[in-house]
Amino acid sequence: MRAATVRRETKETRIEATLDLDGTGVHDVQTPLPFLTHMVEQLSRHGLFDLEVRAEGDTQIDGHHTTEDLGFVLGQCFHQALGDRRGIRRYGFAVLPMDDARVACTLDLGGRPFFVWELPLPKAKIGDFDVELAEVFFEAFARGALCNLHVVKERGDNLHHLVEISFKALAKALEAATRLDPRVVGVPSTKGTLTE
Ligand SMILES: [Mn+2]
Repeated sequence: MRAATVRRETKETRIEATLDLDGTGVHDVQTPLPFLTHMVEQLSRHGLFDLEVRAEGDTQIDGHHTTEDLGFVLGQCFHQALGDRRGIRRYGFAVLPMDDARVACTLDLGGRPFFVWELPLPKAKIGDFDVELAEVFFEAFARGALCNLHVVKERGDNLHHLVEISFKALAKALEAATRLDPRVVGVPSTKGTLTE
């Protein structure tokens, strides 16, 4: 079964997440940041991953630690659930629109963390959520998942749309890259490994 549970506890946050790569998008996400919850639900719904999240953190300071640590833990869930990454398509991408906004997410589950964020966002808030935390989440996710992740804005102005479509594009890129392909024999690398 391609699933994983990751628990992480520090003086700043306490997070537990369970991921099933071969789910149907069933989720139960609880975080202290409603917009973050809304975004993580998108990952499940549009990636068709089953996901349970319990996150607590020092949001009396701000949402930074909770957002970063949840991104990292979810990335670790993917890393663990993929095991040695045998038989997966490895690459995934999605270019998705949401009204005015259009964002491209390209992804390599090749085991080498790298992060490119070409989605400039102003210092502003969506509800109580600091918009700049979107980048923090994606960076931490790439680190946890040991993946190469590029997020590039193509157009758009509405901040809610830009951030939300970024999460949906990540979901779709992950959905593509994590699929098992019967024609992929072994680990999809001429090097023979994706985890060393
Ligand atoms: Mn929304």
